[in-house]
Amino acid sequence: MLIQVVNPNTSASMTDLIGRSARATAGPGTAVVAVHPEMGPASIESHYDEALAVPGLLAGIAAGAHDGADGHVIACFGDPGLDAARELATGPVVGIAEAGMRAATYLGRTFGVVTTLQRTTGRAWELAARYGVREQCRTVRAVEIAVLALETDPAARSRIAAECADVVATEGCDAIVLGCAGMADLAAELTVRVGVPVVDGVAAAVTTVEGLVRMGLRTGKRGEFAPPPPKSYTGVLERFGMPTAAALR
Ligand code: 5HY
Repeated sequence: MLIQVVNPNTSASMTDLIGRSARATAGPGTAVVAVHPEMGPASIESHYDEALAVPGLLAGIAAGAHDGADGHVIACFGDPGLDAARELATGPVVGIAEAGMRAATYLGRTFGVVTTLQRTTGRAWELAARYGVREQCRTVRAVEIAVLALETDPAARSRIAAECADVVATEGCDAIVLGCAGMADLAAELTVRVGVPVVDGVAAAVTTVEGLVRMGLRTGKRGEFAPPPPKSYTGVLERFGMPTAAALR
């Protein structure tokens, strides 16, 4: 089985980190390819970033589908372009926010999310509602560390650990979901330090896609997620008019 993990931002070092987490989780016989677009934002920290990350993400999904990927992971906590990617790909597409939140609901009654910037917390609440887990989600906290600073700021790890510990102490959450793909390498250590399961959405999404593919299941194509109808696009998006893998390369 081949799973494509798409980091929708253009940070190569973050794609490497995401790929390591995905490969560490993937089962025997599952190959993982981790990619990022050639075009788009270096990190996704606003609605603007998220909107402009989507064309590159979709081109990546199409190319991966063309190259034989059985399923896809969108490795950004806003689950950007999820519905469009499900229209484009035949294999299952899972976002790390949805997978992380759903995994947390198997591990207790309540969970909290710890993410990067305060301004992105609204999106997390919106997704919790969309995925039907708003009630289980007790809090969404931000550590006010920029996405790319997660790799460079020596205080980031202890700052995130302190916020996770505070979520447990003050909200009594049974589990925590890490609200950024750039935190993927922290889950195991934080689970020990904080004493509750800390979920890495990248790992949760990889195992979810693996399970769906093993069950022989793909996105339903009869209605809403049927391939997008070809039509003329103009300007820099001209090639997106023919939403086929070859055209979107
Ligand atoms: C992410 N941004 O997972 C989100 C996290 C966030 O570039 N990768 C990003 O802060 O919304």
